[in-house]
Amino acid sequence: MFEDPTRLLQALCDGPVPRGEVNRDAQATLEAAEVDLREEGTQLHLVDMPSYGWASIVASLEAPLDIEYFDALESTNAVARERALAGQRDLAVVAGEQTAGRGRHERQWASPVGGIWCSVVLDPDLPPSRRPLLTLAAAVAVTRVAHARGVEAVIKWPNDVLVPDPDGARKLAGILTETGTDDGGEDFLVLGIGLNAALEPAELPAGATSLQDEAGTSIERSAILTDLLEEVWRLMDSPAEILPAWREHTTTLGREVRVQTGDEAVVGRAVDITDTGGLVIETATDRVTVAAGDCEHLRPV
Ligand code: BT5
Repeated sequence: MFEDPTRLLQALCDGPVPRGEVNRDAQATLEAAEVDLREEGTQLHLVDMPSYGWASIVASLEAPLDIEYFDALESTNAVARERALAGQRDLAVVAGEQTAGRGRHERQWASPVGGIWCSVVLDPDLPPSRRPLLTLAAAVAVTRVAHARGVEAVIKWPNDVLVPDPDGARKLAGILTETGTDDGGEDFLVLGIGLNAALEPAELPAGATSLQDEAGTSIERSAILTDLLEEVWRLMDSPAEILPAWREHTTTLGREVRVQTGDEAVVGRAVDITDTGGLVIETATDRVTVAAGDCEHLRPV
């Protein structure tokens, strides 16, 4: 008996399912997610489903994450935070578009239909000092997904994903991490990932680019998102893999940078990353480690 809508959907993707094995509530959940089903004799058939939404995501996702999908939200991070405070974990909140997407320091994040806007609620299974690594993991995951589509993305510390360009670099994705403690005293981590997927440059702010534009082909958001979530999940499980992968993909190390942290700016050569994700900078007079900040590469990526 298929009582779990996700399992029912996955079975229907492989072929018709005997109606006698279908729980009515599970069927109703699929119909509410606009999955088009047809009852024929003793069989239930899958006819169609929206190309991007809860159904298309859970149909192929191979990571143990629950999915909540909304056509439009102010910010997936805000909803993810509410869920986290209520004790939920291992959940991805996904929106077709965001009406008030946020960057760091309350900057605006343009989030029209066509992008991947998603926030993953996780149990930060590392000591607090090492949790910044989990943010780096999200940048690694995005970069790997871009590479798999032939887009040579790179990471700028801490977690901007850019596509190099002789005139500078264009921003493909950004990550906004939030942490907190729920009502039961358990810590949580919200990894907010914004990836410009199936978007035209004209739909994005100046200096931004999209997977579709860089790859020169049309982009299927569901497949990208499921690859991304699976990659995030894998890296969470193997934190030792995160820093080596981040080093491999970053263009910040070895470069002259200016890092703004609050009112202070540190200018020098970025020489290393610590095992807690801090950037080590050699200035004219000193060696300084910055834990967080806005980093500018003083010469193009
Ligand atoms: C970031 O901030 O790069 C983090 C962005 C995180 C967005 C995700 S989407 C899902 C989740 N829900 C949310 O509400 N947020 C997260 P920051 O480093 O502060 O960069 C922000 C700057 O990037 C802006 O000031 C613009 O210059 C630029 N920008 C805005 N929208 C962009 C876009 N779609 N693509 C590239 N650049 C953009």
